[in-house]
Amino acid sequence: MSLTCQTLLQTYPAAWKKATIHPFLTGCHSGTLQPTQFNTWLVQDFLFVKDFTRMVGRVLAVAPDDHIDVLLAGLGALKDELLWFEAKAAERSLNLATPSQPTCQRYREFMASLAIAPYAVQSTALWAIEYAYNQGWQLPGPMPAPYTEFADRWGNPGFTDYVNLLAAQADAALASANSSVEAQAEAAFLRVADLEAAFWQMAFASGDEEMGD
Ligand code: HMH
Repeated sequence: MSLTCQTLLQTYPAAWKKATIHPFLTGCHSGTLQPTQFNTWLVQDFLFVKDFTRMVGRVLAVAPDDHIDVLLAGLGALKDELLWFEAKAAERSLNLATPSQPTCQRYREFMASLAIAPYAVQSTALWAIEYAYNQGWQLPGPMPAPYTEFADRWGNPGFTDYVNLLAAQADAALASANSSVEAQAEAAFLRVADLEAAFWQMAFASGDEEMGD
């Protein structure tokens, strides 16, 4: 029986929980998150999404014909998303020309490293990255202002459909993968889970220096 996205979630529930449930997100839900923490996330996630867009472009480049349509739709949504990040940053007077923090940089380097991975590995990582936000932003329950639109961006039904299509495409690629490629896909899934948890923690911890002493 071949590896599937569902099997990965069932095999590593603890790692996936850490990726999708974090005090950052529950703090958005309860209104206790500090603006510094949210603004750090916003700026760093813009840097992330710019490189993520490049990653999706590389996945498209090696995708089979019948997977192109879904990936093109994803790239279309990312075009809108990058403009939206710029608008949100401008509303908050944030400087998007900020350097990557080390955790964001590690995630960006991981995405770049996938360029030489087999398509089954790249498509599994792509699904995991999108599913992490699809779940993460929805699990706490309805988000109050100003976080509602952020939760909706990754929690809306259209995005959920897109994530399900990405899972189906990754499963299709994994169906013909040998055990070495399966092992690489599994490692990529776990790496995404770790990096997601670290990314939330990076933003959550960012208020600490101002609150210290
Ligand atoms: C860190 N993971 C991170 N940022 C995002 N915008 C996404 C995933 C989108 O799925």
